[in-house]
Amino acid sequence: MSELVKLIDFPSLGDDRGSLVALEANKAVPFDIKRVYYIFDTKAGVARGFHAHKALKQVAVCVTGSCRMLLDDGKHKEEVWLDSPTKGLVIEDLVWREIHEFTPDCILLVLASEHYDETDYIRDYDDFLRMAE
Ligand code: T46
Repeated sequence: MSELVKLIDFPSLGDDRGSLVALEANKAVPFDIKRVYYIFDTKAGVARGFHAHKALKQVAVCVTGSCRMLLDDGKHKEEVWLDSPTKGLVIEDLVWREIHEFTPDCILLVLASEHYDETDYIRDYDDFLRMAE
C-alpha cells in the first residue's frame, strides 16, 4: 500500500440475513469521530472536493455505488476507486482531494476527526503546494 492511499478493509459481520459493517472510533477508524456526513445524488459529470485540510483527518467509504478519489500530497498524485462498503480510505491532513465519476447511486460516507470549520479548508492549489512543502 502506498503512503498516500491508505485503505482499511472493514470486517463484514455477515450472517445468513446479510451483511453489517461496524465503524468504531479508535478501532476501525483511527481517530475520535466528531462528525459524520454523506454525499449522495451527485449529478452526472460533477466532480467535488478540490481542496485540502490543514488539520482534518477523514475516512471515506462508498456505502453504495462508486467514485474515483484523487489524492495529492504536493509531490505525488494517486487515484483509488472507492467501490465497496468494506473499503475505507484514510485521508490525512494536507492532502489535496478530488472526487470524480460518482455513479448515480453513489453514497459517499465520510467520518471526520473534527467539527465543520471552513477556516480549516485550503481551497487554492498554489497555497496548498506552499503549505505542503
Ligand atoms: C471533503 C470531501 C470529501 C457543512 O455545512 N458541513 C459539513 O460538515 C460539510 C462537509 C459541508 N458543509 C457545507 C459547506 C458547503 O456549503 O456543505 C456544502 C458542500 O460542502 P463542500 O463544497 O465542502 O463539499 P465537497 O464535496 O467539495 O467536500 C466535502 C467536504 O467538505 C470535504 O471536507 O473532504 O467532501
